[in-house]
Amino acid sequence: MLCLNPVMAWGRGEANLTRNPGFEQGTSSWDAKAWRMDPGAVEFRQSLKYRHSGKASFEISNLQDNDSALLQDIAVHGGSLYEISGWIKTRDVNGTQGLKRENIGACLCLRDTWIRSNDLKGSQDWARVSFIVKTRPDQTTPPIACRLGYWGNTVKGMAWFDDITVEELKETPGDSHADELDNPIVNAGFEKHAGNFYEFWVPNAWMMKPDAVEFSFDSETKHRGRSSAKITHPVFNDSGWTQEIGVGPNQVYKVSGWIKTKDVSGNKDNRIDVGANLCINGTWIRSPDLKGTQPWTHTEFIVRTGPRQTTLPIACRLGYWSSVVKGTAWFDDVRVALFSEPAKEKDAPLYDPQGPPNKPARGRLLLAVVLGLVAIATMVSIILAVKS
Ligand SMILES: [Ca+2]
Repeated sequence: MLCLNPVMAWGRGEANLTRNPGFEQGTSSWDAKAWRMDPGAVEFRQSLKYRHSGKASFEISNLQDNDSALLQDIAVHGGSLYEISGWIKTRDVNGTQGLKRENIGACLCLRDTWIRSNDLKGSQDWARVSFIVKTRPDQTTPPIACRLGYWGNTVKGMAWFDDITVEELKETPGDSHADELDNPIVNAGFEKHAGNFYEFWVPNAWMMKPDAVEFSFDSETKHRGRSSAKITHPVFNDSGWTQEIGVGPNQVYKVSGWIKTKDVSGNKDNRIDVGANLCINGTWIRSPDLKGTQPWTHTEFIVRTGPRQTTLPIACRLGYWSSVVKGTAWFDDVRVALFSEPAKEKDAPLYDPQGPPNKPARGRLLLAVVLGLVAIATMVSIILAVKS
């Protein structure tokens, strides 16, 4: 399958690692795959009518809602940066029932991941799309795909692909962003929007109403790439962007990211004092926090998973339970990685949703209930004393 001389693939700089990048030799070096492969569902063919350059491009027609792709394994080396780019033209790309949540038409991507370029929908003339990826340390062949539709996001219509380029980069250029293949967080740099929200990040708040919290994209203030996730609290509130990721049981993970704040301050009645932070949603496990006005600051924490655990809800959070705050926070470049410093691993707090409740949470809840009952009893006795 891999006919490329590995020495060529390791050369840095100008070399395009894609074989048959302009489809001049039809599907040579490419594999055609589709969710529904039957002839009435998809057609793959070389197109001599439309091309971005050369004599040909490649045409995919989804005759019914489908997720189809042309795939090629690229020889790379691990822990390195690659830019994948190409040209796409579309005609009538849409889902029968409208595009689904992820809202993806025709794009370039890495198979089996959500790492992809921007997409083209409807009918659009040739447009260049690209994305940058950092390979895992042990990775040798990421499979790239020219794709029409996606998982849970089948589409109809036609797309043409041409001049597919995979090039190794020495560094991430300018304000571009590299998706890291060993980071289980999707859209970790908040670069991809879906409608009014970020793809894969779910916003939630204690008071989820427009005059109490604003979730927005910020293309002016960002740590890297084109945008960051911004949360503004006009009033005291507790909110966050959350993403649930897949994890293994009995592992220690490091969760890290970058936070910037402006005028973050807590209510004087708060029982604890927490500003902007990264946390495991639904627990007291969190990073050190930022208050007041701070520049982009790296923050991190470690967490141990339980014996039956498969998911971890990571949140970029402004405020906390018992710590409602005002102000603005920006979050960017969130990362989760296996943590391997045996001397410190024993310090990792356990997050086990199937196990007993997190102790501090229960302790504080009990304390709150007891204090509440004492306060009510005191008020009742005062009222009775005044009346008598
Ligand atoms: Ca970013």
